[in-house]
Amino acid sequence: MSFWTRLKDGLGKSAAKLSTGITDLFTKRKLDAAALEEFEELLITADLSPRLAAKLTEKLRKTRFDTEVSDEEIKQFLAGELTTLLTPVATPLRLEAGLQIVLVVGVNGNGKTTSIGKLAHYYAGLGRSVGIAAGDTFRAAAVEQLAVWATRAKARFYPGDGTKDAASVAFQSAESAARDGVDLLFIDTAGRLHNKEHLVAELAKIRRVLLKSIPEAAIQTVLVLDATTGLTALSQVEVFKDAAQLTGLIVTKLDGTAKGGMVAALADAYGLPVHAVGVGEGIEDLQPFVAKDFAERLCSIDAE
Ligand SMILES: Nc1nc2c(ncn2[C@@H]2O[C@H](COP(=O)(O)OP(=O)(O)O)[C@@H](O)[C@H]2O)c(=O)[nH]1
Ligand SMILES: [Mg+2]
Repeated sequence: MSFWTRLKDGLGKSAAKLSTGITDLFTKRKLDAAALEEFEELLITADLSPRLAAKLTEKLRKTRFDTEVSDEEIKQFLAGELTTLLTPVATPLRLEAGLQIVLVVGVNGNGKTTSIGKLAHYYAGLGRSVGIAAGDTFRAAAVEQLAVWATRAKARFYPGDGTKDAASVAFQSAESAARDGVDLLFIDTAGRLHNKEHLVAELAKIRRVLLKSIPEAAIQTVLVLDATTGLTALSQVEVFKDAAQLTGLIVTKLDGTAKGGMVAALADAYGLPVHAVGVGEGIEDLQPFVAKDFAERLCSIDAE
């Protein structure tokens, strides 16, 4: 199955919600105040945030108020606006010369470990030397789960020395990776959100020890978010934005959720790069984020 097909299937539920909604609203209808209000509500139900929904509705009002509109025109309008919004955030991970470290953070269950496995596989496939470090020292099975992914992705694996100290695992793995000539080192972390102070302190400590041997510019911190949580993900960004210097996002589980619109809400609220999106549990089910494809799929426009 091609990525396009997976994304198309994956966003199917989100797209169905928006496009049936639009068709119900705008089959040859005058764009009056009531229609605009219903449009705005529809966007909110599709997990575009109230703020983004208001902006898009205002734009539509300005350009088309009191004219006859069709559902196709509305879908084209929306896809165009979302493409414009998403294009600047659709950027891959930075890959410069020398060791690049990617600290992967996020709430437990969001898909950190799985995404690391998929990313490692992706970059190894591009001929990069990839390493994976087991910085989630709290979950008993975390190290083994990561080891399995490293083997599948043909990545070097840095399990740490069995201590519970994530910062020392991070430090040791960075030193080993530099020695091994690794281009890209992914460091898994624990995501115990119930203890925010602890989380903030731990992530800060990991950064601090990494900075002893690695320049600031070579460290990226990527937050993994679960699309099925919809707008709740925005509050997770708030927490981790304070805890870590976030440089980008990965959004997982876009398959089988009707909440794909949350990616647009995220872009509108934070403008953080979206490096990749997850559309399944398999090793190939994580791919670069392509703004236009995503926007058009979300609005059920066939661009093939
Ligand atoms: N359907 C689907 N499941 C995913 C995706 N990404 C991760 N998962 C699943 O989510 C669960 C938690 O993932 P895991 O990587 O262990 O999360 P972590 O606790 O953040 O490390 C696992 O069962 C994964 O297979 C995705 O893009 N789509
Ligand atoms: Mg994990």
